[in-house]
Amino acid sequence: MGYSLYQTMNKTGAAHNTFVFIQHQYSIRMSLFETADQIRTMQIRGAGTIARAAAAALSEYAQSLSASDITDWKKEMQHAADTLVETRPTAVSLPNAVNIVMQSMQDTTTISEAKSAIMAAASSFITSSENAITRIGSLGSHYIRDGDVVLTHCNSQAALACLLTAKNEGRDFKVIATEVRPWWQGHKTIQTLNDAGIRTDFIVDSAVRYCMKEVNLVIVGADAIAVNGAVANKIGTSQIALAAHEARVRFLVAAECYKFAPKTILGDETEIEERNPDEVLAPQIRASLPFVKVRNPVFDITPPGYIDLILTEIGAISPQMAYIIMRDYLGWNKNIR
Ligand code: RUB
Repeated sequence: MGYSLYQTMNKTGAAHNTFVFIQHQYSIRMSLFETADQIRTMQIRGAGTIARAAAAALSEYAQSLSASDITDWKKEMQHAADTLVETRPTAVSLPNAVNIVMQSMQDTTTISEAKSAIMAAASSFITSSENAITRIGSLGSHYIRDGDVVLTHCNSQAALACLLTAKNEGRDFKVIATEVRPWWQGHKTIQTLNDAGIRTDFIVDSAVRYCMKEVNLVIVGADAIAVNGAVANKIGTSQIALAAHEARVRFLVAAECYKFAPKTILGDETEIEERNPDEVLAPQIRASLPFVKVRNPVFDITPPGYIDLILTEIGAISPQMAYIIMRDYLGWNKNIR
C-alpha cells in the first residue's frame, strides 16, 4: 500500500521538515475544507502535490457525503470541487486533477455508483501522477552527465526526480539550488539533495546570473504550460531562463502532462497569483513606509523560445508540441469547463 508525500511549510515561510503522509486508501481523515485551507496557506504546496491532495480530498469527501438524491449529491460534490479549485489560481494541475476526478461521476445514476467512480478516479489519478514523476526522473537523468553543474529553482518533485535518478544511476554532478524568496522552498530542495548525498551550492535568487557561467544545465518544474509552450513556474524562473539563454545553457522543464492548460487553447491566460505582501515585508515595517507598495507575485511565465525541452511522462517534447499533449493526451475538449 503506497503513501503520497505531502511536504508542508509553516505559515511564517520558514521551511521545515514536517511531512504529512496521506495513505492512498484515505485511512487518515482530513476534511476537504481542511485540505483546501492547507493549500491556500502553503502547508500543501507544489503543483503535483496540490493535485494529488485535491484528488485525495475529493475521494474522502465523496465517501462521507450523504444526500437524499443523486442530484443534490452531485451538487454538493461540485461545491466541494469549486472550493478546492479556488484555493490557488496558477497551478493548472489543480483544476485538471479535480476535473479528471469529477468527470468520472458524470454518467452515474446512483449515489453509490458515483461514490465508487470518484474513489476509483482519485486513486488512479494519484497513482498515475506518482508514476509520471518516476518516468520523468528516468528520462531527465539521461540529460545529466558526469561533471555537470545543474541549476534548479524552487522545490519541484519532477525536477528533483531527474536529479535523484541521475545520482542513483551513479552520475557524479553538482547542483546549484536557489533560496526562493519569500517562502524559502529552496530549503526543502537542499534538504532532499543533501539527504541523497548530492553536492549542492546554495545561492540567493539574485546570484543566478553570476553563477550561470558554471552551469551546464537548468532543470525546473512547472505549474502550468500554455498551448504555445510558455511555462508558468515559481517567480524568478523566467530570469533564470534569460540568463541560461544568454550563456547558451540548456533549459529543461520537468512536468507531468496534467500541468498542461487546455483552456489556453481558447485564449485563457494563466493567472499569476499575487500573495499577501506580509510574506515579503512585516506589516509594521510596511506601515512605516506609506509610499511603498510591497508586491508579491509568486509565479512568472517563461516564453517557449527560452525552453529547450519539456520532459513529460510520455517523452521529451519541444514546447511547440504542447498542443499535441492537450489534444491527444489530456483530451482537451473534455477538460474545458
Ligand atoms: C511551487 C513551484 C514548483 C512547481 C512544480 O510553487 O513553483 O516549481 O509547482 O513542482 P509553490 P512539482 O511552492 O508556490 O506551490 O514538480 O512538485 O509539481
